[in-house]
Amino acid sequence: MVMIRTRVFAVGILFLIMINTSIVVSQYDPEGHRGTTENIKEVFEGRCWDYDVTRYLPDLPRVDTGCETLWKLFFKAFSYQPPCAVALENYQPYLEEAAQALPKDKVLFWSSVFSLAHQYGDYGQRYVTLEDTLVGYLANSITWCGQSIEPGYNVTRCPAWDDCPLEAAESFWAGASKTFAQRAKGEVSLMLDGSNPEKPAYRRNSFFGKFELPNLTKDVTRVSVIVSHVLDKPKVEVCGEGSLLLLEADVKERGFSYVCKDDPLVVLHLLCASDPNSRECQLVVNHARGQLNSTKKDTPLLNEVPDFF
Ligand code: NFD
Repeated sequence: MVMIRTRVFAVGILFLIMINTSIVVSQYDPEGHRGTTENIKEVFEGRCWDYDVTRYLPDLPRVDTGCETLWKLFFKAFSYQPPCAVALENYQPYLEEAAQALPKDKVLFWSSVFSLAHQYGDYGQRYVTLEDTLVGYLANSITWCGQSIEPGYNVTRCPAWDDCPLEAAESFWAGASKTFAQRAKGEVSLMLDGSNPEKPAYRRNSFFGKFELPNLTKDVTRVSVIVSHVLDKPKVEVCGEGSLLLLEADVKERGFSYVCKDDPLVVLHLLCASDPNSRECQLVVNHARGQLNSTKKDTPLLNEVPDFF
């Protein structure tokens, strides 16, 4: 009896492993084309509830709508449709329903520096990115695409953005970038990568170049650019050179003032926090150890009266 039970149990476990493996295999595509994120509805709605209760308080306003309504609008935009023919306009009802007013002087755009830009923005406290807003937060880092048959979305394989001009997720980010830019006010910031020899820091065909810069309104006064550089690597482009000159011209042509800084101190400190042993950060380390030669008099000790009094 015990043997039979053990066998049934073992077969059951094997069966479960097989089901599990088949689910994993069905989500995996050897070319790296992932299918729609597993449990996308639950992930989306869970993020939505969490955002409403715990995120970006008090930096961004709450949205007066339901998470189920947002999911339905988002899902309707691409489901039961071919993955390569989703117009930007399909997402418009979702983009309007999830829209938030953006704080003046705090919008941050970025190209090729996702991680650094979000550290710099300090998740909405210093600056607000598209991914900090509800619109972007719910969709960030998930994959989705539709199909005409049930369940209306493809769990095995979604096309790459380059495979077709109106890919479901690409159209979403295009529409989201456009509406994000339209809502920006005051001084806006843009963080770019000046260290990539293969990609200019500013590209007219990037999302920033195609959907954000052209959709800034007259409520925007200035575009403040930060060019960041990978520590200890050659600086391929700096402010006032190469594609930054093209950017300056494009910004000024639209009537905004323009300012550009290479690795301002806040950004340098963030880079050094991630890579303190880099040569460029040793200056800070030496300073902290009091090993820097300084022509200035030593800082007076606490409670010591400096001799200039
Ligand atoms: P980027 P950007 N295939 O770093 N945004 O200026 C796939 F699969 O070059 C946010 O173009 O800078 N993914 C997001 C791609 C997406 C491909 C788009 C591609 N061929 C736009 N090309 C977002 N949160 O995901 C690009 N990507 C993806 C707005 C890839 O994930 C933001 O407000 C890459 O990290 C920001 O100001 C991301 O798109 C500006 O547009 C951005 O490409 C960044 O677009």
